[in-house]
Amino acid sequence: MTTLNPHMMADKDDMPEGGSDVLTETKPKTARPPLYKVMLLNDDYTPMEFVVHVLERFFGMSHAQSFELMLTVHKKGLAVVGVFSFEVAETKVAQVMDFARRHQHPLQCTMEKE
Ligand code: TYC
Repeated sequence: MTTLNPHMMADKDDMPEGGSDVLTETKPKTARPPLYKVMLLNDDYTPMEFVVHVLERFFGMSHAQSFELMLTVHKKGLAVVGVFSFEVAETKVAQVMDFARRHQHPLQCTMEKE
């Protein structure tokens, strides 16, 4: 729309297009909560069977899935074992770390924003 303002100045629709106007268009946005990767780290001492048990117990994986992912961690040094909300990721990390500590294994579990 083009109108003259009360001071008889041309409004910006009549100004040369310098391309420097601040963009004020909005788009509807639905904010999604951030997600966190939970990772298991390899070490030289935690028994393979213990790691498999951890994956079954805390991440709901089948024995076959757990064994495969344990081997990935063993070979690559680390792997993402799940992606969760902050609260769930924090709980998984605490559960794994506590379980490992109680069994005197050095297994490390960490989380990182995706
Ligand atoms: N590297 C360990 C071993 O050879 C097995 C292992 C796998 C440890 C995965 C930790 O997150 C881990 N016994």
